[in-house]
Amino acid sequence: TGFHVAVVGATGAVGEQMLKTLAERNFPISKLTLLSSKRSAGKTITFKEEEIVIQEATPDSFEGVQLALFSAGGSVSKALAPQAVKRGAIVVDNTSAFRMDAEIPLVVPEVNEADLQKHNGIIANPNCSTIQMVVALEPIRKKYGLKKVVVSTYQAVSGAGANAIKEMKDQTKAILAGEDFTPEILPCGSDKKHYQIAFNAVPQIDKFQENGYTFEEMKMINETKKIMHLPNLHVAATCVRIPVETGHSESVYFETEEAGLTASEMKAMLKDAPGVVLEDDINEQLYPMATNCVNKNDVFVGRVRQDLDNENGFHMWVVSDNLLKGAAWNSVQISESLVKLGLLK
Ligand code: 11C
Repeated sequence: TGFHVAVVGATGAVGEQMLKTLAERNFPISKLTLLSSKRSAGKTITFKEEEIVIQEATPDSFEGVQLALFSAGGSVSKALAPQAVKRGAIVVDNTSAFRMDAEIPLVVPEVNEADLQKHNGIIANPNCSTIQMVVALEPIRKKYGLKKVVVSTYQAVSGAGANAIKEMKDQTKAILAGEDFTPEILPCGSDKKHYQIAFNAVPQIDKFQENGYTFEEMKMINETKKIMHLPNLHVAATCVRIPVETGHSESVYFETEEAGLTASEMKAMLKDAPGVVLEDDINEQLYPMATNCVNKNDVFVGRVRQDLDNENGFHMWVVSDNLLKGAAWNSVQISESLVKLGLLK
């Protein structure tokens, strides 16, 4: 018993975590179809002791598929997600292809699970840096109201894919060995110039938009408003790539509607919030760090403190595994919600 599930982009950094998460969660699967580009077709992947041959993704690959998890880039999703829906599948899409489409729910189960009810076949999984931030902000919005958010990110290279991880490691080795190297991927594969990521901090993730923000920054801004149903929320973002393999970190400043709250009240509330693990004890030097969050599904929050000048203002540090809650786990969690709500048939 279970569902016929397809994973598109099975060999990528996220695809790999997707399969691991499906297995760990024991998601009900009767048949698993693994799809990829022509380049990886023919390779095999072992899933729960079964060897599965990867096939090239074509429209007909989705015949009989009930749930398709896409993570192979926006152009693949644009071309094939509608084809999968046409053949009866529900698509959970991990790319930016459909996120801002008004007809398509953009879902983080801890925040807006109910939006799944309105789906028309495709459900969008938000950007990794957005997901972890809204999980931490939602309980605050619910209890105290939210007026303004200013975030600066410290993002891991795995967000840019397996090749970017390799580039960071190769560069690090080259620099330590005193050898020459040529940056080829980061900060953004499709942009004109490439810069060193090893031993560096690069204030560009994805391409620049006409308004001076990068696309990653605009994703954080627009997706946050959509997921939280707060079109008028003030949001600003600065997204920075740092030489960490996995685990995005964020410094988040926010202002609540309600005044007069204390940091201890904020912490007490975050401690019980769904999907959040509060790690905040400065006497014990306890705060979230990327290295401790890898391979975990939760969003870790610490360094919660009140602003010194604005009594409605607070600061916090938010860390999560960008490949798990930021991608694979959120997609599988959406799939579990679809089953729970009786939407996957
Ligand atoms: C990064 N946030 O860390 C990006 C990766 O829109 O799903 C995720 C891109 C996306 O580079």
